[in-house]
Amino acid sequence: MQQTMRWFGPNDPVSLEHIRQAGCSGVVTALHHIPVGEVWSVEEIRQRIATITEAGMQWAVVESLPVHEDIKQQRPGFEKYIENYRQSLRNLAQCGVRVITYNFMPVLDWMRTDISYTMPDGSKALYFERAAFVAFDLYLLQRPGAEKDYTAAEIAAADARLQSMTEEQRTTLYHNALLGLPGSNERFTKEVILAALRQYADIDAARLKQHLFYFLRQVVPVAEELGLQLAIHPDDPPYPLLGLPRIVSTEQDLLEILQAAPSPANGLCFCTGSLSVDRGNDLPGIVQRYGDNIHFVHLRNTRQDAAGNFYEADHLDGDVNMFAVVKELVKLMERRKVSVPMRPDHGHQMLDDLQKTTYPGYSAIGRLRGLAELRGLEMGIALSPHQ
Ligand code: DNO
Repeated sequence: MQQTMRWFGPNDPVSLEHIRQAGCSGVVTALHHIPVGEVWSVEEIRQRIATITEAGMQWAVVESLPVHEDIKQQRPGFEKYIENYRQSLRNLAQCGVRVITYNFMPVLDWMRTDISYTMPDGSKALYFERAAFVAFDLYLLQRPGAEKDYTAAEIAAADARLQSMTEEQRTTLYHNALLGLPGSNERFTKEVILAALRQYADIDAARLKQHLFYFLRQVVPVAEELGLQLAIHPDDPPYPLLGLPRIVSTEQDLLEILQAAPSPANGLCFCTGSLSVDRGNDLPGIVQRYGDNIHFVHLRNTRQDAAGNFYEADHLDGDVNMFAVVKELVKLMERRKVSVPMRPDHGHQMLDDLQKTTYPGYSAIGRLRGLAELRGLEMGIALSPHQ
């Protein structure tokens, strides 16, 4: 796999030099400063390419070219944002950037309740605690009608969890849950979230899927003609949150997405961390069945308990059988004769990074550890005569 790391741009405390020293030839980045929905101009794209090339690497993958909320909701005038999206694709193609990641999660992106969960070895991980999340929804966000989404037992657990928290812990939970989008330091406010949730009152999963399929039919032919590879990122975690539908969570969802606009350009970002939280997802099987359309790989592990709490485990530890996954990826690359870009998704905050402020999940050393382990695993598998 082509080794890459995510870089949030010139404001990222992790430098391009560090990413290169970690062993990467490619960088995964986005023009985070351009507001969602606006066209990425050739000039802006070229400037970013120049910065990355100067550091001795290549802009391997866009993550993300975000989809405007109006497209997800099909609000009046949304076609203009689809045209802008197509224009950004044309501009990226003109500059030679070929793999484009995006997601179709309404309003939110990933969700965690704790961004510095202490592991037994003292490093810090991202954590999703179900009772804390329910407590956030019911009592901190105070989403109207939220109680209908939970069982009596879940509500009781959330009550108890809230009571166990100090005022300060409640504020931290509130901030973590409203953390906003990766690459941004802005948090959503309660009012903004509640207003956004209201806009989804009439949009259920079936309707949101139709909106996604419509979007795909508008952009995939353009991407195909330009020789681009689109890669949709799964929902993280892979189930509805705050009453919002989520439609990129299961193998069946992936299949329907690929069938909605069949094309080599209509592809997947295979994110093991996100998909693994739905235990029904057979990760090596997904690679076997949909490998032709996997254009980008996020390798991350999770460990989940019976109550649905999960933390991000070390890359080779946790519920994902990383050996089995990488073995399938090696086979698929041999078959397709390509090197698919991969990044170690997230990493624990550890060593000197414990003193630093980085984007949650994106400190340097934990990712470097993950990348090194994954690189070794891949090489061991690829060179083994018994695979
Ligand atoms: C989290 C990331 C996601 C991902 C987007 C892609 O760390 O994996 O936020 O970038 O969902 O659009």
